Amino acid sequence: MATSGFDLSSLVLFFHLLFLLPLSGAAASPENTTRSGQVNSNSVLVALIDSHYTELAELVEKALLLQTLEDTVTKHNITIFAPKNEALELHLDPEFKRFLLEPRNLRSLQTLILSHIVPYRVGLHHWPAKPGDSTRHRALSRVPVELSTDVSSGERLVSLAKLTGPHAVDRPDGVIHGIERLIIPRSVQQDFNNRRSLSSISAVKPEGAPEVDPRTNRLKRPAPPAKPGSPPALPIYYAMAPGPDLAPAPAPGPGGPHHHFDGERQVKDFIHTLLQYGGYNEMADILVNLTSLAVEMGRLVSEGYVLTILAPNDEAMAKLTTDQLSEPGSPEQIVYYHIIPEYQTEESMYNAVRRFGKVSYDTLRLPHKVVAQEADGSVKFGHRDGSAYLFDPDIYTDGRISVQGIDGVLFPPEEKKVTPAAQVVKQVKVAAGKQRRGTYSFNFFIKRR
Ligand SMILES: *[C@@H]1O[C@H](CO)[C@@H](O)[C@H](O)[C@H]1NC(C)=O
Ligand SMILES: *[C@@H]1O[C@H](CO)[C@@H](O)[C@H](O)[C@H]1NC(C)=O
Ligand SMILES: CC(=O)N[C@H]1CO[C@H](CO)[C@@H](O)[C@@H]1O
Repeated sequence: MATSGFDLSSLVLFFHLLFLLPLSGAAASPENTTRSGQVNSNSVLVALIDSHYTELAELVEKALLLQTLEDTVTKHNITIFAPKNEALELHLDPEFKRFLLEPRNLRSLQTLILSHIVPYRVGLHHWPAKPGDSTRHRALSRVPVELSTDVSSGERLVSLAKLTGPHAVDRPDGVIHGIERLIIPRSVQQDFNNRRSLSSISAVKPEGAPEVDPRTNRLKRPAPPAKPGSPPALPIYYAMAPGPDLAPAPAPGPGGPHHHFDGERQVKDFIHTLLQYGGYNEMADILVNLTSLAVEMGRLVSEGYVLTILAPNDEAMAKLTTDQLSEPGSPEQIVYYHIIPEYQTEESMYNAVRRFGKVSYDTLRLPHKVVAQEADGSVKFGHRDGSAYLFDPDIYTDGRISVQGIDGVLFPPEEKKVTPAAQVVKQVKVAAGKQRRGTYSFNFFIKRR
């Protein structure tokens, strides 16, 4: 049963790959001669994706700008002023970052990104020799980028950000210069401030803005009425039940008219599908019987959140030690690391890793992210020695909940080094992973580069 399931899914995947690429080419309008995927592997864009400026690369993807940039490099050289990862990971106001990632603020995100890209090659000779002087270059966002030299330190500046990695990447169609921090155009700063003051105005309206009870981490009052289908007011982390290590199981969340979806029914539906599918009974059992996570997920979906569940199959779950499952709260923690607060399908994840090499997704287990990359024509999650392949794609997808079957249990990388129990699992998985890889006969088929 297990083997025939495997053959079938790899066959499906094979046909998917075989037909997906040419079909999507044919589906595009004939005038579209510059197609995605035709970008030269020698391109500065490919280099950006493979560089250590991964946070910027991810933002470019989230801003839906890859196609635009691919078109741009067919016409001109470009210069990318790339903020180093720490600038985006650690030194950015989380509220501002959240603002940028909200779909309705896509324009602001695009303006921000395009303010880091100049449509020609900027070399070190473009910086004025004399400290205090500056030259301006129009970025793709039309916002000027100012090159100057700091009077006191003599360091080269890019609109007040220090140039830290001159010519970090040099390619025939462009160059990447590393900079110390993000360049935030005034218009984007204004959009952010406006949005903030709008929400503070709505806070004094009689119906009240959502307020978080610090004790339970839940909304004190139901969120104000919103259009059905609109995303919830708060990040999913506020809506989650407090962890089992914080408090006993919470009282049921506020029900009633603000619920947009019958999340409970959808969760029941996906668990039923998982059981019917076969090979995922352990995961279903954890969700339903061992923990109250199914109820919790139903509540989140009712409140308008979307979830992608990376469900380890029974073989993978069997490798967990009893210790790992019997620690209070540990099944919850394990499962939370397998839930992504986004709606992703096999196709959306595969496309992302194919273009970006590596993509990291937030999980409900804060602050840990799960990294995905392309491997063997599939999506591989996790790190070198604790990884899992997307094994059964799209077991359940209803627009709010997506369930993807994987062949390993994932752990945040730090944790593996600490818990000896997890190390056992790691070793078992390495062995299983090797065996598994050998069975893929079409590795050659879509090798990157
Ligand atoms: C980019 O610059 C290189 C070298 O300066 C030049 O040979 C090439 O034609 C330029 N590419 C485009 C698309 O303008
Ligand atoms: C939960 O436990 C009951 C009783 O042992 C069992 O019949 C049921 O199948 C379990 N549910 C799932 C989803 O595994
Ligand atoms: C680069 C290019 O020509 N893009 C076009 C591709 O097709 C869509 C829809 O037909 C157009 O909107 C794009 O401008």
